[in-house]
Amino acid sequence: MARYELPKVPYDYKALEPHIDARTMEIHHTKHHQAYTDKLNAALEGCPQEVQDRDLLEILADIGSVPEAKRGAVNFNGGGYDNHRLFWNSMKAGGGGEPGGSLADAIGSAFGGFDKFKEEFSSKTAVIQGSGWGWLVYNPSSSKVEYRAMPNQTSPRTEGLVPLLGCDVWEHAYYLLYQNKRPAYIEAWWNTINWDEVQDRLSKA
Ligand code: MN3
Repeated sequence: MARYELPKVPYDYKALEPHIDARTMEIHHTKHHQAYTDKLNAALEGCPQEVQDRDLLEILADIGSVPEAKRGAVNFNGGGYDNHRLFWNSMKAGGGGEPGGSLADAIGSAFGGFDKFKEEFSSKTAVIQGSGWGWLVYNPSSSKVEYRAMPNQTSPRTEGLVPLLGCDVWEHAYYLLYQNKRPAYIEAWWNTINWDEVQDRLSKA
């Protein structure tokens, strides 16, 4: 029983060019995101019914409730499923610039301004060892936004955090166009951000 289907990308694969190329988008979505989706379904099939009946976001926020034999697979593939869904929707053609409203205020108070936030996010994400994601998250316990580097596909939700904006720094996200130049990819990625979507996530957090 396949519960989850590959989420759609809400624009053409070429929409983010020249920052992210169409071929990378196509492979990333149809191969990598599809694989996380398929493997999430397979992992959930091996879980008790009460786990299968929960929404994925609830499962990630309570990953300890997944039986140990399946926990790693659900963490990895469930995180991969959700992270990429967030990723596609936080980019758009003609994106970039700076946020406004309560998101700008939250970033300002947490990081000392948008430029400082961008610099910290970029520099910390550039040096994530191996594969992972850099995240702007909302922390409900402090009511503030924070930066988090997360390994592999582990979702910030597993730490009780609300993911607002994530940058995928697995090599599959940038290698065709940028090869080993991860910082150049991150710099270009800022030009794709859909800040209205990120603001919407904060407003709902
Ligand atoms: Mn990826």
